[in-house]
Amino acid sequence: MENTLGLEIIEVVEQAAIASARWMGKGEKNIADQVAVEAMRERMNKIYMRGRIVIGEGERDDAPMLYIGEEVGICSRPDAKEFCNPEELIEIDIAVDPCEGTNLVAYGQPGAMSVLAISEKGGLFAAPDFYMKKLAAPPAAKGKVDINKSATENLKILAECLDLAVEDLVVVVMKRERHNDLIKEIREAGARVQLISDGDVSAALSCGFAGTNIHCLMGIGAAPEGVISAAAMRALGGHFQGQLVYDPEIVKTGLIGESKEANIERLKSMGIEDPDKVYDASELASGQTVLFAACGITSGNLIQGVRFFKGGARTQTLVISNQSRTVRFVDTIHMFDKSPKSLQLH
Ligand code: VTB
Repeated sequence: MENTLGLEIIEVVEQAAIASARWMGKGEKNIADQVAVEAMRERMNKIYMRGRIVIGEGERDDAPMLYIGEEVGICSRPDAKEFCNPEELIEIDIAVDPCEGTNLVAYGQPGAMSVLAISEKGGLFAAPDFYMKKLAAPPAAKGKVDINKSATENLKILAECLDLAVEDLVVVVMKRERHNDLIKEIREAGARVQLISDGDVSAALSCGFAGTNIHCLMGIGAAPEGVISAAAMRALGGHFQGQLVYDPEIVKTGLIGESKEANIERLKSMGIEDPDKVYDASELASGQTVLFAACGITSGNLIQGVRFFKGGARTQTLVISNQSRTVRFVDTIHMFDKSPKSLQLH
């Protein structure tokens, strides 16, 4: 899968990132997202594969493109028989977030990325559009920290695993009211909190790499992006655990229905009998093959954002494969045919 799709998926996230980056700093988060979706879908549909979106822009009714269940790739076309050989057909599941951190792009803030994860059919958990309590940590702490333990306990374990003092640890937490107690606890334990406004996929990824000065991600973000983070951490060998959050009272965003009970029913109808189950990375991204790609839209701790120049743009993409056990940072210069002025907003 990696050999066939490796380069293609790099281009998919690059195209989405470039499209979105044109809207950086314009205060238009919906457009920054929409252009990324369009560019990602267009490039994806040129790949010789039969892909199915398992995590995407939402249910079919609310999302016209890259909706959950949409089939993508040349071999999904109705006339596919003419040019796709069923014997060599790659059937894959895809999780996408063409613009992770739409606000970050709109307000020119760091850490926005275009991301996707792929696996063979059935290899990625089709997370409901709920929230997820997340814990991400470096490979050295894999299986040692535990989402069921308190933040204080986890910080002690993490410090031991990394041979650092708790005082040296930097924990990323999204700035939300729901995290007030967590932030207080982390600071009381002696560690440092790096607050971010959005973009916890980038934060989870940063935990996987030494030298980012980010040692842990704690808190509640969106569930679908949790699966994408898990895929990256699975391929990388880092720690990731997630637990669905289905109680509207906990998040108070008004985005996950009206009652806890109704949400539990919804989960049941999706085949999730134990709504409190803690999933680890190998359950959220259980496929034999897991490939992950992220292209920076705005620069973050780990990867640089899109930089435009006269006649082109430069991008940086991170590609992680559990198959070849590689992490690649791909630096690409894109040469545009059109004059620089046509690069401006359209
Ligand atoms: C976003 C986003 C994150 O979670 O905030 C979201 O920035 C959900 O949280 O990167 P809110 O509804 O409280 O904003 C993520 O999308 C991903 O987990």
